[in-house]
Amino acid sequence: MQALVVIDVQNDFCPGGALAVAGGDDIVQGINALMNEFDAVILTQDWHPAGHSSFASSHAGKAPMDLIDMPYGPQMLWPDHCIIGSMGAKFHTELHQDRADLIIRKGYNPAIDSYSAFFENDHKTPTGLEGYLRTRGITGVTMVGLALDFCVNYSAVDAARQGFEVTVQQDLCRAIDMGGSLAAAVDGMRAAGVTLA
Ligand code: VGL
Ligand code: ZN
Repeated sequence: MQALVVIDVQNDFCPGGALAVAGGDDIVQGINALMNEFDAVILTQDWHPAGHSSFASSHAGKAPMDLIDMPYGPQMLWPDHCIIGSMGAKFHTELHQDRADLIIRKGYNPAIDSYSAFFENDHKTPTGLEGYLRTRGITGVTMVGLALDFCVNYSAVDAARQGFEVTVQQDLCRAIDMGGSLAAAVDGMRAAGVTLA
């Protein structure tokens, strides 16, 4: 059984959004078409309470893209984005969200960010997605979405480490690509055994 996992195709990651990824909206129709080829379709949704600890605005004197030390390790700070209930947190209007078997939200813990669809950024606290996939008999996952170098990357590496067969379809992803983050992500995914298609 094969699942398509669509990462964070939300307004705030598309042009005009708070943390816009260049070309983020170009991938929506291709993702919709790909949904037909899978046994299961799962969407993830970045879902932060106002004042989240990953927002630069929550830390005096800090700016977006600054790095800070959190109890769970280094954390990049971001503009306020994907605030629970906001327009920016909603899926792109053309994404076929009705096709989703499961929508998994992440980043709702105010003290910990969650790039990965599987674990919060402490790499310990599970979201529950692994159990969902296993109990549905899913052994392979294909990942697409935003952003390739952050949430897609972390999700793909965690999936591979947990023994799933993982493909990232790069033409249906877009990257933030800041300070070499894309090249590092590609190397990390390859090293983890992820297939980059
Ligand atoms: C993401 C930064 C902060 C992502 C989410 O979806 O890649 N990046 N929150
Ligand atoms: Zn976020």
